[in-house]
Amino acid sequence: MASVEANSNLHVKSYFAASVADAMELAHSDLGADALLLNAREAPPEARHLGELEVVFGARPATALPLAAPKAPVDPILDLGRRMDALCQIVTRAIPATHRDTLGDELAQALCAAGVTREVAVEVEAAVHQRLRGRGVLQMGRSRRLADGNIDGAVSETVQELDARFEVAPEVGRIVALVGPPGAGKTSALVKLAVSQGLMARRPVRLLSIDHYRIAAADQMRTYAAILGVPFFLAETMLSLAQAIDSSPQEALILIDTPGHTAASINESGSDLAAFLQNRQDIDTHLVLTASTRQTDLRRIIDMFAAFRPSKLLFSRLDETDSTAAIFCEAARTGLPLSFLCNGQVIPDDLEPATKARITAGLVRELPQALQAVA
Ligand SMILES: Nc1nc2c(ncn2[C@@H]2O[C@H](COP(=O)(O)OP(=O)(O)O)[C@@H](O)[C@H]2O)c(=O)[nH]1
Ligand SMILES: [Mg+2]
Repeated sequence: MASVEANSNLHVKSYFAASVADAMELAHSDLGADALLLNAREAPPEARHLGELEVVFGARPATALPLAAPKAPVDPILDLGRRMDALCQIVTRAIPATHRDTLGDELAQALCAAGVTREVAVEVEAAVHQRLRGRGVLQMGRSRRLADGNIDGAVSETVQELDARFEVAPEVGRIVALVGPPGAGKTSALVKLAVSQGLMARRPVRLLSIDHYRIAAADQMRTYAAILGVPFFLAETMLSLAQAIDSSPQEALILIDTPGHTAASINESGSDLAAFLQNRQDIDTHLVLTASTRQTDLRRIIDMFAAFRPSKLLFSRLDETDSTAAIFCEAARTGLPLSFLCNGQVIPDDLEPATKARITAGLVRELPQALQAVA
């Protein structure tokens, strides 16, 4: 069904149809192949009986005068590409989600069910749609929107999109400080790093600590150092910490343990260390967090430790949760790369270099079933 408006240069004509593709077919046979899609929206209630969508096309009248100067020939492929882009944008903007001929909301819903925040899930879904359209997998106007054989392709595009949103850097600098809340797993991770990045790489190791408030903490580190057979120094001031760093051999891996801080303590007892780390660009500071913490709490803790200028995030307790969504969301939000992942209490075994696959695998586990629903 169509309605017509006209002006001297352009026929503007509305087509009412069930899908954009149906409207395009009508417009092309009626106005010619040059008909240009100008707008698309939900049909107004009084015209809904004509079709769910109102799609507006424009075309030059056949009698229109030729332009004074002949136009340069248009590359038909490029032209088609441009039109498709414009069309995608118009359709995405103008048509309510329930009417979009795309994957629907299933992809975003599956990511949300895996723990990804709604905001990020919707962004990822939109980006995956673009990728699939680029590959010609999603075709607008078809009732069968995602062919069975393309579900794997859709999952792999989703993985690529998720992977592109965060970084991993499974490495340590020459001088490493681990900071974080109490009980996050700092001391355990530090000892695991001493073994995997130091001793196993035949590199001398120095263990330093400024956790002098609690006798038990110093004793714990002293015991680990004795077991590993590496020198240990407990610094009581930032000055003595700086001296211990500067007097260590150049080739040594220096690992600094720090006291845990809470919102209540961070601005008082944490301020010296924060100032120290801000001034020492040569210290690679990893913020240690537990994987089982809720995403909103992780966000608050990460923001709280901003003054320590962490360059990486290190997560412990991956063995206690099967969700990596909070890790993904915070790594994506902050742009801080993930360094290492601890997955148990066993020292030194339960430490692995962070990989993108480890983080994204859990997020897309349910995706194939979810996408079956739109195939
Ligand atoms: N299940 C599990 N426990 C861990 C992990 N990392 C550390 N822990 C335990 O968490 C507790 C606190 O660890 P600790 O390294 O002392 O934390 P810190 O206070 O941040 O130094 C200890 O009982 C550790 O054995 C991990 O990856 N998984
Ligand atoms: Mg500790």
